[in-house]
Order: sequence, then C-alpha cells, then structure tokens
Amino acid sequence: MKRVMTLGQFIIEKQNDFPFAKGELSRLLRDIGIAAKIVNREVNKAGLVDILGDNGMTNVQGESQKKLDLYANEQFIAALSSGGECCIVASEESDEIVRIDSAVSKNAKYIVAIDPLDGSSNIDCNVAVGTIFSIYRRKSSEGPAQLADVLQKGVDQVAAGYVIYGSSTMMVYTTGKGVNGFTLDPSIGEFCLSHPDMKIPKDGTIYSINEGNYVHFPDGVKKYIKYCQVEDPSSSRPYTSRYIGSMVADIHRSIIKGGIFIYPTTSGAPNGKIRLVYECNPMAFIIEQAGGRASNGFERILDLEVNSLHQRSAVFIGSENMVLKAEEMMREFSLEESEKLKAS
Ligand code: AHM
Ligand code: MG
Repeated sequence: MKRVMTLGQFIIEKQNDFPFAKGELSRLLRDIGIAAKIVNREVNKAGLVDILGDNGMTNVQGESQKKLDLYANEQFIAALSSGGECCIVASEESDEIVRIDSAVSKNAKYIVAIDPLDGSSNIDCNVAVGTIFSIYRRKSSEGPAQLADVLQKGVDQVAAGYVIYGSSTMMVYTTGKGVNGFTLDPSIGEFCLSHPDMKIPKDGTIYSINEGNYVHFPDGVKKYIKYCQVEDPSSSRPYTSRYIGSMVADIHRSIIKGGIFIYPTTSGAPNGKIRLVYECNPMAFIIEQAGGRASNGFERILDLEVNSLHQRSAVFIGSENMVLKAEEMMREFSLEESEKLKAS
C-alpha cells in the first residue's frame, strides 16, 4: 500500500534541505497549516448561517459569527502569535502591521504577509476562495521589528504558499526548492501530499481575466485578448476563457492545466487591483518555482520595489509562453504603461 505523507511529516523531512535551520520555518509552516484547517471548517459551513443562527456558528473562542475574512484573519494571527517564530504579521485585513509582542515572538526572525481569505466575495455563492501567505526573514537584527522589515522585494521571500478552499481543500507551498501540494483528507484531518513537485505547463490554452473591464484595459491587453480569440488551429486558438474571480483558484487551475491569469491596470485602477506584498509576490514565487512566469507586463514581479504595505500591481502570471506573448503585446501597444508603473 502507498504510504501517506502528511504535511507535518513532509515539512520535517524537508528541514534537512536547510542544513543550519533550527526548525523555526518548519514550525511556522505547520502553524499556518493548522490555522488553515480551522478556517476550512468555518468556510465549509458558511451557507449554514441562516439555519444554525449565531449560536450554531459560534467559533472556537465562543464568539458569535463574524465575517469570514475577519475570522480567518484572527485565526492566522492567533496561530502565528502562539508559535513564537513570527514577529510581524502584515495582513490584507489590517491597515498597519501587526506586531507580536510576546516575550518569545518579539525577537523572532520571521515576518509573515498574508491575505487570510482572498476572493471572499465568492463565499456567499459557494465558489472557491483561498488564503495566500508569504514568509520573509526580518532584516533588522535588534529592537522591535519595523515596517521596513516587511517591505522587501518578492525575490527575498523564504517561503510562500496558498490554501484553496474548493471542491477539496489544498495547501500548496514552496521554500524555493520546487512546489508541493497537499490535499486535506477530512476523514483524518490531515493535509496529505497529493501533488509532489508541481510543474506548470509551458504553454496553455486558457486565459483568465475579468473581460467586463475590457474598455478600461490598456491596448496591449486588448490586443492579447483578441489574439486569444483568433482562430488558428496550429496554436490551438481560439483559447478557452475561464474566470472564477478568486485569484488563488484561477492560478491554481493555471498551474494544473496551463494558462494565464491577468489583472492589468485599468483606467479606474491605474496601479492595478491585486496587492503586491501578500497576493502578487507569493503567487509569483510559487509560479516561478513551478516553472512559470510572473510580471507586471514589463518587469518581473519578484524584482519590483516594495514601497508600501498595501501597494498594488498589475499582474500577468502563468504558463511561460503565454505570459511572454502577453508581455510582447504590452511592449508593442502599451509601452507608456511601463513608465506609469515605474512612477507609481
Ligand atoms: P480581495 O482580496 O478583496 O478578495 O480581491 C482580490 C480578488 C482576487 O482574488 C480576484 O482575482 C479579484 O479580486 C477579482 O476582482 P474583480 O471582481 O475585479 O474581477
Ligand atoms: Mg485578496
């Protein structure tokens, strides 16, 4: 019989990849896995709120039902606080960085940036949502960690991952040595290795973008969409369009099947919508580790300067050849966007 490898076992085995590691990163990843299971439980009963009422939806602390994204935020911060390996959490749900001031945590060497529940507008209609996380080593060596410790380029990430709460729940992560995916087996309550060494196809036939915004897109994006829609059997066009509206789910599909996910700048959102620190950078790290490509249309996401916590970026991410083609069109038809993005 095939041996089941749980996330916990896998993390311990992989610790040997880092000869001087003391196990803190492993514990951090394990803590994130535990919080993900708690959030998964709540996400799964989201539709029951009207049946069970407040009481039925009481969470583990005995608090009545909260918006799920706030609940997820609290769960991840609690898990990261109790472990003692993380000194700052930077979250989409918190305007400022959250310092963890307990005696064990305040000198911890890791920083975690997180989007606790991405795509949460999809919850009410039972569509997949996700958690995205990114781990950095703090830069300063003494005193309380600062915002500057968080504002690191994506290329400096130590680890990144996502959890997708979909038809099954998966955790996918990288520590810079490939990407591995674990599916939650609800019968034993463990994430089990189901997708070892994930690789994204170099080419794909699925493009994913909110086409409702078409009139507001830069010309390069409009041309790329038209390119996807042209009939050309030799390159399997027209491509298929798929847009879930949960970036984690759209990118997860792209990794499995091949494809490109684009959230460009628009006339209404001149810097794009997706956040650099806890959405673009972790997904870009994972995609690159899986053999794909991620850019803002002109520059590699992981090399972008990070100036503020909630900074936004345009994102073109997925199968290498699809992203290359879209970049080619951005250079040809929307070069002025590149200057605007640099200035932002
Ligand atoms: P959120 O962090 O507020 O949930 O927003 C991010 C989400 C992404 O998951 C998704 O790709 C995008 O917003 C969808 O935006 P839109 O509705 O504009 O297409
Ligand atoms: Mg988000």
